[in-house]
Amino acid sequence: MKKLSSTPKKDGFRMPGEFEAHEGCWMLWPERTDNWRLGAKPAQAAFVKVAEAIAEFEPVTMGVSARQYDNAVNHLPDCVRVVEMSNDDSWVRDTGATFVTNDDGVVRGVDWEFNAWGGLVDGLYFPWDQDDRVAQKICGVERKDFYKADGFVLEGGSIHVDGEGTLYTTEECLLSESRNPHLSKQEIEEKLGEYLGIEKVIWLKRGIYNDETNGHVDNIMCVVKPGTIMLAWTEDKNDPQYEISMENLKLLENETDAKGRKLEIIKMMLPKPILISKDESGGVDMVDGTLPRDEGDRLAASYINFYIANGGIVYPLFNDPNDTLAEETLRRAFPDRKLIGIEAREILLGGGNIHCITQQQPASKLSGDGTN
Ligand code: KQY
Repeated sequence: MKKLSSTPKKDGFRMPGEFEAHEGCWMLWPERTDNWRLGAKPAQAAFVKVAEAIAEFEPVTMGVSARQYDNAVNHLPDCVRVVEMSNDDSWVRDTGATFVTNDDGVVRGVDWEFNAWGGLVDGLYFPWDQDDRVAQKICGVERKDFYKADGFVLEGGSIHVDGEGTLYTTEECLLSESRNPHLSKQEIEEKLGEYLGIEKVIWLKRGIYNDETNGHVDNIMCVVKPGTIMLAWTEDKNDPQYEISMENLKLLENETDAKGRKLEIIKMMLPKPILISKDESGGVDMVDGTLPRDEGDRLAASYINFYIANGGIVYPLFNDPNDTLAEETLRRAFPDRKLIGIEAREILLGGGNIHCITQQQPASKLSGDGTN
């Protein structure tokens, strides 16, 4: 496994859509008590359910710190591979490698710079040095050569691609002063083109209301298939989310993707606003420098934050009347995939959801030297 000095685009690699075939899925075990309540035990139980569900469709690997190794092994089913891996928290969508493939089915990793969603400007914790090493470690375990996007800050949850040249992101995140303030919008597009084989970037404005990631795109929209996207929606005009979703809808209705297609947009209703309860807030350690979990704060709940597995969809449930509607919407959008809903409030309390705690590794074909 070696660090490559070229770029994916120069070498003929592109990031495939999540809906394309996977080799497997990576996750990281939650444990930090200043983010997860009650010693992270309820979150760990939810992560086990997500891992079990995904393992119905594809192999799952869980990265776990040395401290938690035995506990994770004892809670996870045998089919989940457990690998010791230091980390600062469990958001492998953002800290793991973004994988790219070429026409021969060779898979390589991209290792972005990670700064805990905003570094010293508005990052969520300090330090984040172990998180920043996760992508390279995953590539090592998987024997994948990798590209290092030195000096370019990016989280996997801030992008979605259609695998055919289009990337979707939000201005709120990628143009934030806490990511790459030294780069212009055009220079950021060029980086995305070089590292992901992208020809066109579609910029949404803002993500889900009060999303602590500076509006990651993976919480507000996703790509169902090239030309079809799903957008988080509310009909409640008094909700600040209404204006955000409406702004993005108008923008997307007037866009075409890299292949010149007009976009089909499926609306996914949001659950009712979900607030942190007193008990939930009280169960989280209060540590200076870490985002506090205050009673009454609104969480960035969205059904869009689901994982597309081989033949399946693993999606969040919020014990909300719209859980059923979410299932119906997903069934219409993905008629050939089995749907598994997971009670996800404990994941949401940590600031993200199922998509944020998973990272797909695309399917590969063995290359001549056996390292693909
Ligand atoms: O949404 C994500 N991709 C990550 C959420 C991170 C929250 C950290 N507390």
